Amino acid sequence: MSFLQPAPRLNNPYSHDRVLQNWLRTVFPVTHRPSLTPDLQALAQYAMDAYAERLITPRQEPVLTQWDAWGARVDRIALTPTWDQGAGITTQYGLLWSGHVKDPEGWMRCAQFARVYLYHVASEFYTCPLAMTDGAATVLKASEAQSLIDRAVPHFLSHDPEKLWLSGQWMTETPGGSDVSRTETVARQDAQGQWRLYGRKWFSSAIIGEAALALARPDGAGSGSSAIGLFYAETRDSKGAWNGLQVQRLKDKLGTRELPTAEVELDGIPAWPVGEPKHGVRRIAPMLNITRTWNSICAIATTRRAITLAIDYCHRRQAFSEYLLKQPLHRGTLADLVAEFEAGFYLSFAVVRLLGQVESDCATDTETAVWRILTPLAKLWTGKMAVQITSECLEAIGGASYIEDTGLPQLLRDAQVYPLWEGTTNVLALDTLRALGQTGIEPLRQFIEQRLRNTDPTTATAIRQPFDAAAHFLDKASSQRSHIEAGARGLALTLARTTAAALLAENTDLADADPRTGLALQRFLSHGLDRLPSQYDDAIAEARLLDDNLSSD
Ligand code: MFK
Repeated sequence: MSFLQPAPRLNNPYSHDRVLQNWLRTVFPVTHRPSLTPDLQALAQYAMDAYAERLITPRQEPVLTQWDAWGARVDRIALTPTWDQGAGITTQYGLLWSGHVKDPEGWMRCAQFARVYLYHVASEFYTCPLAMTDGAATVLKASEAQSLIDRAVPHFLSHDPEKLWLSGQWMTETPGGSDVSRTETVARQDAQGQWRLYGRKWFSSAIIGEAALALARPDGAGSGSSAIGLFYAETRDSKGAWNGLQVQRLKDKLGTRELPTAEVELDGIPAWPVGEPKHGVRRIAPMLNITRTWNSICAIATTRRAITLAIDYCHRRQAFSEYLLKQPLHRGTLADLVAEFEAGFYLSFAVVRLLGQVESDCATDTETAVWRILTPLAKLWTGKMAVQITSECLEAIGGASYIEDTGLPQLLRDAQVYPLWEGTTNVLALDTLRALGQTGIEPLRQFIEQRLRNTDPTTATAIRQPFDAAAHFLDKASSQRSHIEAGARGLALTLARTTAAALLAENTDLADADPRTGLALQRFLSHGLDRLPSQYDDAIAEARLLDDNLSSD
């Protein structure tokens, strides 16, 4: 044996990520950098150490032990070593609290999510409970439930790992993940007036949390989603034992296997309504918008990881007497992926920027409307992107990427969760329609036009035309609900791509921008922005295509 191929190396994900560096230099204020840079450097080092460790250590998964040796029900969950480090990393580097620091200009969310971006892949999806905890803190802070705010929020945003509490988000049940109006969990008041929850939550991500926000239907309330209430619950009693719930099993999942997702039977867990116990979906919606933002940032973090390994590999792998980097087709394939990623990065961080502005009360009405529209758009587009680009990167690395102990198959399996949870692509396309129905498309047009102020006319036209086509589609189809729903995915992707292109154009126009952003923009534009359907809502043809019954023709 003469030839041994070295594994792809992970370059420093902070100093070697030119997209992150460019964004930090051109967008993030210089005055805020001293408090952020050391954390980013430390989290990048943590990521590199985790990558090196992963190559030499077999994967571990959480283990549920339901009964102790003497027959007592214990539902004990042993976590992976990385998960055991999670609370320390979270509090030391401010993965939660930094997003809630008061900042009159609203930069705290950017500072938080830059940290999340670097931590995510190494965290083994410890970011999932962090996302939900961030969402729970946001929901409670916006509520009038002062006693719950005083009790839980300081724990959610703690600087001390011993005091940190994590929150679950208990929505999904066997009758519905997307359609939570079918919630079967019941909330009843006992003789002392204490609310208690009874039912089964079917996908309880990160069951290790000390608290949860849960949807439940007050006993006797009617059907439908407006009758559902939002409840705050704590999972353990004062002695640390499970309090009115049982963990029935951990899910055997395609990916995110280090994350202990459980089926939970609620059997009288004490709970407190967040506001009046109705309109629970409306009340939990701020949590969804936060977790969807985490989803976008984590999706682009996975995408970046796959790309950076594929790029490293192309510098060191030879085929047909040349390095892959010198092979025009291979090089062009990777450059296409980089351009898509860069656009996804700018859209996701634009959502983060707007979130910070909205929360700091320094957003205009237009910016508030745009934030609401772009949140589902960024989630749906980057979720899909993570799967597609990670898959391409594995292909670019070749057969070794199909082998478990390279760590690469895990990246692809994990990526498949991004389009699935927190609203599928179609649910988020419909949520985009919900948002556009509230404000119309004009705020987004204004936002895009502001980005294009200094853009050359040819590029600006290439961005305006597909946006105008999307606005025209919205206008034309809106008279018939089935038409607009049938075209919602294409509409959403077109709006996501045009907004991302405008953001790249704005950055390209800055005097101190990295010139490679301009190259990425031109390549991104060459992929086309328009994803509007040429055919939609052809109910008869679609039904026939879906009909495999041989006798029906
Ligand atoms: C590492 C990455 C981190 C990610 C962590 C993920 C871990 C989490 C694991 C999970 O829990 S996954 C489960 C997540 N589940 C979902 O995301 C549910 C997906 N389904 C939807 O989003 C549906 O569209 C929805 C449940 C909202 C439909 O419910 P309804 O009741 O039929 O909707 P309706 O009647 O249109 O809206 C009810 C109210 O909520 C309305 O307000 P009003 O009552 O004032 O009219 C809506 O405007 C409001 N609303 C809905 N979505 C909203 C929203 N408001 C603001 N933002 C939104 N996104």
